[in-house]
Amino acid sequence: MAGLATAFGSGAMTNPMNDIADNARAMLIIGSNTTEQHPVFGTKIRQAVLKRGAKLVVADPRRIDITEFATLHLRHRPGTDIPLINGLMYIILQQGWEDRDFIANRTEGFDEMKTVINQFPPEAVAALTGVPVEQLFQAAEILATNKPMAVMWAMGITQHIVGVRNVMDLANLQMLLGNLGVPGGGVNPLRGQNNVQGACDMGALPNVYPGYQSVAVGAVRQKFEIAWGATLSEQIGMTVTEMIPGIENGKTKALYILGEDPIMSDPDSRHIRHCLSMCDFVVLQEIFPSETSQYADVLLPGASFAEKDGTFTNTERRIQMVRKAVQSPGEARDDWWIITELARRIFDSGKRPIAEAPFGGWDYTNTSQIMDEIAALTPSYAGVSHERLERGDQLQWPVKDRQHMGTPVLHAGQFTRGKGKFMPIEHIPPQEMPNDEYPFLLSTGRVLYHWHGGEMTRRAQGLMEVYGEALVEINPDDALRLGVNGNHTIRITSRRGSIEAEAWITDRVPPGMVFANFHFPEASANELTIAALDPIAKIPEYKICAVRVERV
Ligand SMILES: Nc1nc2c(c(=O)[nH]1)N[C@H]1C(S)=C(S)[C@@H](COP(=O)(O)OP(=O)(O)OC[C@H]3O[C@@H](n4cnc5c(=O)[nH]c(N)nc54)[C@H](O)[C@@H]3O)O[C@H]1N2
Ligand SMILES: Nc1nc2c(c(=O)[nH]1)N[C@H]1C(S)=C(S)[C@@H](COP(=O)(O)OP(=O)(O)OC[C@H]3O[C@@H](n4cnc5c(=O)[nH]c(N)nc54)[C@H](O)[C@@H]3O)O[C@H]1N2
Ligand SMILES: [Mo]
Repeated sequence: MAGLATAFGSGAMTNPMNDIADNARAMLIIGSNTTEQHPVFGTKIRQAVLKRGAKLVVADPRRIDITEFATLHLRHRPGTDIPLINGLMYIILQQGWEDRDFIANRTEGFDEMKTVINQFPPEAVAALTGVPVEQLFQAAEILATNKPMAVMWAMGITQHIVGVRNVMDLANLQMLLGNLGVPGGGVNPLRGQNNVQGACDMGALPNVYPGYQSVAVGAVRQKFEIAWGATLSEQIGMTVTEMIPGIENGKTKALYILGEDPIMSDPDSRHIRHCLSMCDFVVLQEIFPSETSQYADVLLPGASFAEKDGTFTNTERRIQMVRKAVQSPGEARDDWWIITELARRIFDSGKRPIAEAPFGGWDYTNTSQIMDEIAALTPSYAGVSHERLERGDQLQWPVKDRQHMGTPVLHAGQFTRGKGKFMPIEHIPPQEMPNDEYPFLLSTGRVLYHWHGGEMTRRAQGLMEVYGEALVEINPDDALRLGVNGNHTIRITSRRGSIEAEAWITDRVPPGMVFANFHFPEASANELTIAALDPIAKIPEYKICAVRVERV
């Protein structure tokens, strides 16, 4: 699920993990199950709380494990992050805790934003979010009076129709408090996949070339046309959440799927199955046969992370060497090699780029050459090479040239666009809310022991012994009412589908909410989820839909 552009350009942590763990005096974790989903950073945050008394506020509808270490847990209703954040800013302004120098010197648009903030007094916010007024005051005080304060978030913030707005509002909060461009602060999206940051950096997005260089800018396009010896389109492409539904209306005729399992991971699985079965031609490049492979006309065997060389760029913009540790089985090949062979064959069938183009040949023999091309064409990676990484240089982009040591903290002194812009953010409720027929709110996500569609983790015997089937979290009050005490099987039904799974009776979820994962095909949450998209990022609202729950 591709990167989310923020008010500052690309989505990446502005501050390194160790910097936050060492220097933040307060932290806000909002919509991130950090100890289960980012366990390394989760451990560092726990230590910061325990060893040096850093203050931690967690804003999450569920009582996730990290709340045990929180100074304060705000248990707001799902989908009410905007009222919550605006409400905190209301109190900060009322108490005069804002950073007036930062606002005056580094930002614009403050007055417009303030007009919206004025509509979020504590009593109104408490009514919308379910968070008591006293807790709102406590949270505002902890976050505003302990500087620097770092904000961390993940999918609990972005997987909503207001995903982009949520992110912008967190940026508002950090500008209001002057916590940008300083050690121990920042806006910090915790990216999920090992190399999702790198994939976005390399232009695996519909609107940009590598390094977030816009396809709509003529000079940028020209640079790549000369380098690649090709004619490039100025049109913005489609996101994955548009490509697959696009099969139905003929906008998509063929799919080349590389390392994704849309039958498991896209919302509304029944619709996805329907679309894939209608598609003229599907190529799937995978390391295992997956739930999606039965829809593929051609399977291309890729090599796993342990079987190849190259780099991954992590959530704190750190470019890291990956080295081949084991031989690939059978006919598996490096993903880059397969792509190169495909590209060559396409060009040989009539469209070979002009010979003098410096990078037009598709003739790489190793990943170091690919990194040299990246460096030549991508300003933020200009100083990166395998040689430097092998030598042990610790590089976080932007790395401006071969001498530059990288940029651990972004936005020191200046933002990319000059002044940081406050955005007035109003509340929009989720697309589908519970009603009489579907009285429960379903939220979805992950567990510690499994990875997404589970193609890799369901093959690990040790993990299956610990967590061998889908469990759905349900509150004890609801379980009692439905007569499912004693870990019964429950049926969960939405307007799109139905699953049966074992109930995990726990006050991790509040009454009226259930939480399901998408790790097991026989009971995947995505049979139920709704394909409602954020209008800008096109990310689905995986975190909220309405369901009925019954005892089986
Ligand atoms: N073990 C394991 N680790 C993983 C992954 C995995 O599959 N397994 N996947 C990786 C990937 S790609 C990603 S993107 C990350 C995801 O990492 P996370 O985003 O931390 O994981 P999620 O389970 O999606 O849940 C996020 C949190 O959002 C909360 N939440 C739900 N609705 C709301 C809301 O409306 N507001 C707020 N504030 N919070 C809400 C949930 O209760 C949950 O605690 O994890 C990465 N790490
Ligand atoms: N309901 C619900 N759905 C969600 C989410 C949610 O929170 N709730 N989260 C969403 C998010 S944030 C994400 S990131 C997606 C993840 O969704 P996907 O990207 O579809 O899931 P993965 O299981 O990470 O990876 C897909 C496949 O890649 C293969 N693979 C692994 N390594 C390699 C490799 O090196 N080369 C090749 N060619 N293949 C490889 C694996 O075998 C796996 O089957 O799910 C999304 N779906
Ligand atoms: Mo993700």
